Amino acid sequence: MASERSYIMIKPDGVQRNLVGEIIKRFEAKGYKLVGLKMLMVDRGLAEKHYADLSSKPFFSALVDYIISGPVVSMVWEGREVVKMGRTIIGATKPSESAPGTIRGDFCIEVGRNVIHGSDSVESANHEIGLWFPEGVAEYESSQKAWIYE
Ligand code: 3AN
Repeated sequence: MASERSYIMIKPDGVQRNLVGEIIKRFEAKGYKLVGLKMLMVDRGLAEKHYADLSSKPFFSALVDYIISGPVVSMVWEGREVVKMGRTIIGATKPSESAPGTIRGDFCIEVGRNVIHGSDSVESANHEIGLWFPEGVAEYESSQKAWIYE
């Protein structure tokens, strides 16, 4: 019932701007369960695989350079409709279109520095989790479950 998972990544600008705690707080407070968490420097190959569907875009090489420019925080969050709700919490791709109250709406002004990534479908979430967490994630029963779900 609550097993959907999304791949959420705080990009290098979010890490440099000390937004890690703020972002984790928003997902935790909503009721989502953290099952994967690590900080890493991304190599070019992984960044290119992650953004493969954008490879024909004019901003592709700048995007890859940005993602590998400093450490990212890679996460897997679990819970009901976390993919769709994660996108709502994050806000629209363009900061000028993301509503106040969303992460991008509150913390950024530039599409090429938009702080955070979130999977856009359950299918791409499963693909991205496999790509970023080949070692697997933490499988555990949360004691909060009974207080979050009916
Ligand atoms: P989202 O991250 O909201 O799923 P995508 O998948 O369309 O959006 O874009 C992936 C990333 O590519 C964005 N988060 C942003 O960093 C970058 N990007 C998207 N559109 C542009 C653009 N017009 N110029 C520069 N970077 C862009």
